[in-house]
Amino acid sequence: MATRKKTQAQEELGSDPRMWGQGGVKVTDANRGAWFKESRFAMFIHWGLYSQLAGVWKGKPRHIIGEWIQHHAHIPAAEYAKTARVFNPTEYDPRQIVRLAREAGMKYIVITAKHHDGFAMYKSKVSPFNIVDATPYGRDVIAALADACHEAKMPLGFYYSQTQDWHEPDAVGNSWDTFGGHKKDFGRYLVDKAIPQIEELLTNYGPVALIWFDTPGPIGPEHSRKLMDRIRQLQPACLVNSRIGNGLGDYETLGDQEFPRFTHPGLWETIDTHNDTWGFVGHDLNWKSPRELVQRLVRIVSRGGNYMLNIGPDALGRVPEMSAAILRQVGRWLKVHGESIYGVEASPLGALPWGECTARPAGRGRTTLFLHVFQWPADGRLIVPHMGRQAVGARLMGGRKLKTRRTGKNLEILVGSQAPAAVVPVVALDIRGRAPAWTEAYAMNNSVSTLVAPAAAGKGFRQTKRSWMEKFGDWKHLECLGGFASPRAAAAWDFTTLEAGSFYMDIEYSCDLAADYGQWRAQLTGGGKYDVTFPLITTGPCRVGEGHGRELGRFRTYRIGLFSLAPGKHTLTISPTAKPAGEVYVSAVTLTPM
Ligand code: JFZ
Repeated sequence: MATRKKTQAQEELGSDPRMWGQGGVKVTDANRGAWFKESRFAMFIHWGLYSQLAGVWKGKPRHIIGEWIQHHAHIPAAEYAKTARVFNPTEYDPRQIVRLAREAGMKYIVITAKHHDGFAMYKSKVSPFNIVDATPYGRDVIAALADACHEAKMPLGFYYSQTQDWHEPDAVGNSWDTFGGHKKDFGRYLVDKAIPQIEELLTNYGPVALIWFDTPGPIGPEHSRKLMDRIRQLQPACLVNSRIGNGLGDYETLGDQEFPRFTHPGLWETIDTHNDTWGFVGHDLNWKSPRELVQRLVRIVSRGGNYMLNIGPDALGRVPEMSAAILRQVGRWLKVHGESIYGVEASPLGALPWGECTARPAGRGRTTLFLHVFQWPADGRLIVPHMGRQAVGARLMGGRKLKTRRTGKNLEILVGSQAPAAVVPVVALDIRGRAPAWTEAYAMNNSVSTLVAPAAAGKGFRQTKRSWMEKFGDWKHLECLGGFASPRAAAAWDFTTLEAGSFYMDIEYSCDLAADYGQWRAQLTGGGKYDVTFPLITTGPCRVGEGHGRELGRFRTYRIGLFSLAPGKHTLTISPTAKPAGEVYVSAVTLTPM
């Protein structure tokens, strides 16, 4: 039960939208962020005392994000501080880390200067709880990295946990130490530690590209403002992310590992782990492959954001070999396809079933569309709706020119049935003028199409987002439809099939035990009429961030059936046959050609 209570603690963090510090960010000066926007891809580094614990406490492996081990195990601050006595990262090589970032195609680095545990990875005069004064290593790893970055002209930013500090009685987050009945005064923590340490970081390490704040939580507007003003005074060009809190910041940091379905406005980033943890955990070997990482990078950039991918050096300062090797493969992809990532614009197109698009002006009134193909068409035809009249020419990036043909208003690029070796092949399509965004969805005979929740119209439900932890700290976020309140509730998607075909239809949903085996209805009108009912079976218990403790099923898919559709427009409507007895969320419906 204790674990559940501790896990709930982070869920409670997640249930407080202030913790994500999102929204409300107004980019006052677009020029400030020009380098940020051009960069698109960055390295995040989580490294600290927790790295030597490696996810294990008193011999017990814990399935958590490694930098939260003190919180998860409720390690008293005084006991946790003793781990500094053996922290001695003798194999730390900052130049090798900067070289890895360069080889991976990453354009800036952000490293944890002080995480929630309160331990400074630099020589701090504000607190002796730092790597120089409290460890046998005794050297300033931030200074060494700053030198290596400045030498390599690699912008460097610092992560700083300005609200949570489990070492300090006046800070937020340590609910297990009584600190002798100390009366908390967050303002005092800010004035005595957080602001002076930010001043040290902005004074002693040369130009700082950005300060990356985190879990703002209950920090007051006056506190966020005080931090922002001090940063502007010391280094006016230094960017600040939205997790400074209270709607401040130069750009928005979305939820951890959050992948928005549609283009997101303004300057923003999504951060991601390479395995499932930020800080090193020896038993977490779940490394995403080069293909997964490139697809995640492309998905974020195609919606207008930056992708900051994390590495977690170990107790000795080494980057896990598997992680480094995979990052280098991503870098090799970027050497050939970087033109489709760095400095590009978000996709101007509507949803593409087979992949994602980025774009850049090509001069003479033309635009180059970079078509990232996640599903290579078995029949060799890459279909781009609405582009029939505007296409000028197409080529495989790093390869041959491609033939194209018009099919009505649409374009077929003849790419051949054999997928190229690239983990994500990219077709560069030059078009006259600017591409029109379309809103309708397409179901094609040579790729799986997804009708996503935000694209649904109708009544009797609400658009929402579920955030939950697959395991402690491993956040998932999914836009979905919820609140189906009666049989009159109906979610409808319009979509178009370009050719006749038979499609398997699967619904992706989450359903609690109370709604188990509820009867739902799928109706298809247009070029194929169907009206079928199907049961939604409970998807089992899991914890949901915003529900803090309410059990709710994970998301899974249920096959509704196989439908033969003529070419043309269709409308799919999903509705309950009775008021659901519990909570049901629908995130998507996929159409897979037979
Ligand atoms: C935060 C940190 O807690 C985590 O350790 C890591 O540094 C990550 C990059 O940032 O993760 C969060 C942020 C917000 C919430 C939970 C974890 N939240 O609002 O529940």
